[in-house]
Amino acid sequence: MELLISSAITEAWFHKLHKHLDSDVIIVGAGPSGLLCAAELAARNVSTTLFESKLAPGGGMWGGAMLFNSIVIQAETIHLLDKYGIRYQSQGNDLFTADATEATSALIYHAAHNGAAIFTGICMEDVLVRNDSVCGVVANWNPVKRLDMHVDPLSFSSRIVLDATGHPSEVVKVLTLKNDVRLRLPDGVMKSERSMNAEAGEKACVEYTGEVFPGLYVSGMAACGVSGSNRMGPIFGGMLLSGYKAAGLIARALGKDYA
Ligand code: 48F
Repeated sequence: MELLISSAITEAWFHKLHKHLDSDVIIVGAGPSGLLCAAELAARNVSTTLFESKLAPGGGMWGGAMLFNSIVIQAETIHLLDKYGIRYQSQGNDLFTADATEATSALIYHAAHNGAAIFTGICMEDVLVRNDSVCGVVANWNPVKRLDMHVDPLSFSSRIVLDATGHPSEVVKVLTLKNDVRLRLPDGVMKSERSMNAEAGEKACVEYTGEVFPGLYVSGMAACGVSGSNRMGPIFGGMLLSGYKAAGLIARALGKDYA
């Protein structure tokens, strides 16, 4: 019996890995913006691979604020909560709250159920660049990185890569550190995130969601960070709208219908 279990697990996992060595889209980071984007793209039959360095997808959405696990969403995002079956309560002033656990688990479930391949414990450490375009990522086990083990990574190719790594903007960071590139951002360079301003940050994270270098898109807090915009704290409407916008832009770039 034990060997049958081992055989079933390794067969299923290596099948998933092999199928996703090459995808339409690689999303790095399974926070709210990356998960929403993955759910939307996978629903449109875009082959989508999601790498998350931690064991559990969800990023900063589980913890609400200071571990008070409720999140705040604005009225204009309610249609996405309805779409993904997340319940909410009005708190007045066009603000709503949702249970962080329900919201996070719903996004994870729909991303996986719609067909995105989610790989956890795997960390993006470099990008593939060919003909002045990002065309994949280089990844390794997060424990290998954390233990500083001298082990080479594997490479994964895609038409498009999305940096959804949140505050550190890791994909854009490694691209600009290792390559002499100019980004499609004011001044052509990556900026640093600015201090908390919920209103400005929410607007900026949607506005700057898009392609920053051929083949490389940013969403969520990474879009705020690289554009030098403000952080916004525990309000999540912008993250969901950003993931939704990223999915629309990416699907169109791939020539897929997007309602
Ligand atoms: O930070 P995160 O939740 O990204 P997001 O979608 O949402 C931001 C909010 O949670 C919050 C906020 C909103 O009010 O400010 O911070 O922009 O999730 C990012 C995910 O990326 C993973 C990380 O573990 C987290 O789950 N990640 C970061 N670097 C890597 C990575 C990497 N190099 N490889 C793989 N995953």
